[in-house]
Amino acid sequence: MFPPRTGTLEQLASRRPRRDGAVTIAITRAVSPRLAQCELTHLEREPIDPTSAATQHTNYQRCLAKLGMDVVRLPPEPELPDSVFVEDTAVVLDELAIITRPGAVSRRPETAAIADSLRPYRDLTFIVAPATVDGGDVLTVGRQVYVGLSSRTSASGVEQLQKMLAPFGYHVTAVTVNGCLHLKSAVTQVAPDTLLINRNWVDGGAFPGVRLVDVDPTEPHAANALMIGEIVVFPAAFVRTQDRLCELGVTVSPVDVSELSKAEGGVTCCSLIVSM
Ligand code: CIR
Repeated sequence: MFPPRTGTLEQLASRRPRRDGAVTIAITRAVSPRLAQCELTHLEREPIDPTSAATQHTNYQRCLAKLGMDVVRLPPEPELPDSVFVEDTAVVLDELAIITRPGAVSRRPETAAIADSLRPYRDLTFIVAPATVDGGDVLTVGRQVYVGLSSRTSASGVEQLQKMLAPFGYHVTAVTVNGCLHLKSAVTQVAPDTLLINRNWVDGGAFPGVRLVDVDPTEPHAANALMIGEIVVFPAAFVRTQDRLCELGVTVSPVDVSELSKAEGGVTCCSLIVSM
């Protein structure tokens, strides 16, 4: 389906020595047929069509492949409703990968297969109980790591991240999140010096020295964008915020994630990006 840029995990892992930025891997996992039984925090439950969600997910994978990524499709986990949202299970940095302990108990079984998938590419370290961390709460901008204090990520989770990352020169800062699921529901990076933000859910003052672009007020869920190099993968539904990004000179690649968004998923949460 993605001929030139997709391979099995083993084929792609054989490229491990190329740590020159020439290959970027996107780890993904198929939509579970039980997606409608997903965890929810701030949205009302509504019917979700797993077939439509799967089509959107396939198009999302195609989009990543078109942007030059090697898309690794992990075997499905049909019994784990939220398993398509792989972002929450790990934090991948250049030097290591941290396997999280997701805040939702139902999501903890997702991490084992993700650890196996990342082992070929990175040294692994693990968040341990009682701390919890969801990858969706971790926003890395250079050596600065912002971690959302949310219903999923605990203060002790932030402390574990601080201890793990200090030796590598990362500065970890806790940021309070209100009104949404994760930090990256409220703020993501869209250009080297620019964050896209919904200030109703996170305080802009938490990001000193960074240019902030507000989502359009009619599109509160539009702050979740996935920056891949100089391109921003962005939910097609949020046309007003997309216009704001285009006015700033950001190149946007729109994808329809409307069905996945009923499960509180967005464009960052469906992949783990591994630079090689
Ligand atoms: C959950 O509540 O965990 C899932 N239904 C949605 C997770 C979305 N993850 C993300 O945005 N990083």
